[in-house]
Amino acid sequence: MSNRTFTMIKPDAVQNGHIGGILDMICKAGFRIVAMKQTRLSAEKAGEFYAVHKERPFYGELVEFMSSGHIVAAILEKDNAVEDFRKLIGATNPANAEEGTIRKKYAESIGRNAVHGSDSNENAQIEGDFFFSGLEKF
Ligand code: DAT
Ligand code: MG
Repeated sequence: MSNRTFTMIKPDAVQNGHIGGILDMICKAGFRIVAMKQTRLSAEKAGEFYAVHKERPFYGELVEFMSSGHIVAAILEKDNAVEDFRKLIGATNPANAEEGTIRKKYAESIGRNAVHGSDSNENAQIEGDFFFSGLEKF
């Protein structure tokens, strides 16, 4: 499934009213929305989603933030989706994000950085499966 990636609009961006602006940038960049839902992660679920970062010093802060409000989860489709979407979102730290990227426009800080984007095809599959059943992913 190399033509798909997974994204979340994070609690900061949802809270600040940027769902529409971010989806507009995603669609204008040529991604098709395969599946999408607004939901809220418990601390336990957020911890599970970010388990790969368990040993990092920011893990507790990350889990607390990601469970602090609603998120929008989506599966996106486009040729070269994973790499192209990472380019569209920009650097993890918005101070380093390029002009024209989602994080440059909407991120508040390295922790509150507006959007998630999968970093590999394998993780895109795993992360999409975390939120969506087979019937929701056509
Ligand atoms: P990315 O979201 O760009 O893939 P990542 O996978 O390295 O970045 O980290 C996951 C999230 O964890 C990131 O979006 C925000 C948070 N994070 C990363 N580094 C951080 C740091 N130094 N301080 C606070 N939060 C951090
Ligand atoms: Mg990452």
